[in-house]
Amino acid sequence: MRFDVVTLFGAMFDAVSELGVTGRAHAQGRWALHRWNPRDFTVDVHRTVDDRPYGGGPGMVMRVEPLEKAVRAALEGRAKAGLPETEVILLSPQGRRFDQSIAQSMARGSGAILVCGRYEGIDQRFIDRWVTQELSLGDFVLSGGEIAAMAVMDAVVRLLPGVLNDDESAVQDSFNEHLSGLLDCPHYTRPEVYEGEAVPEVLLSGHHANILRWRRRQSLAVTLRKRPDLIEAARARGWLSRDDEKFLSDLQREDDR
Ligand code: 9D3
Repeated sequence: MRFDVVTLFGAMFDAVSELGVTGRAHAQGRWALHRWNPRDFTVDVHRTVDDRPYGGGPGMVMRVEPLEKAVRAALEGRAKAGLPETEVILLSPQGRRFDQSIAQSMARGSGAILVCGRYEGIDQRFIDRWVTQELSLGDFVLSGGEIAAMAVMDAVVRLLPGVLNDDESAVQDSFNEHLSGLLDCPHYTRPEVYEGEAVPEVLLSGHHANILRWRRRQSLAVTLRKRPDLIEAARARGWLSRDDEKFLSDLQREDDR
């Protein structure tokens, strides 16, 4: 897997290439990161990557030419490495909302070119000519695309074979099939009692079947309360058992009282 990121702030990506699960996988050669700075493709003395918007208004707009040259360099680098043609993804508030199913499909590919905007926006002609996909993290305002690009890389890289060790893989996340797309149950570790607050007794019982049932029910209860949409989605996929449905309807009845 190879990511090429077009960014004015390449140093930000040290976070994914050097730290944590993604940093370890990077050191193991399971994925590569190439950074392309549009500023390095400018030709004027001031190395200008932005300019004032036609039509007026606040802020600056990223110029086409340095971005285009950076993307061309990334495409050429990937071709020379023998990689197939790839999506050019712009991280953008206008994009499709990134989710786990997009991460899963990206994890089956060879990577992508991720373009990060700064300033008020990017000249539309760059987007029209080069961008094949736009992704957003959701409805809030970031200062640029970099943190979104890192979120995408992190979500994809951790899905690659061999990236998570057995322990980490055993940690079932909120959107996989094992948890039926439900939120995770609460977790506890030592001490057994903290300032008078005890760990739920069932977890100390050593009774594996009871523990599994308790965790499943905790997941169902917390998901129903915080993300009822995920209960609906799990039901639609046939991921809820008769036991699950019975437990949920008992919860509803408790709530109605
Ligand atoms: C306040 C500026 N906005 C005017 C209404 C436009 C705007 C421009 C540039 C808003 C955000 C940005 C920078 N954001 C991103 O590049 C970005 C982003 C985001 O802000 N939120 C969620 N996902 C993403 S992906 C890229």
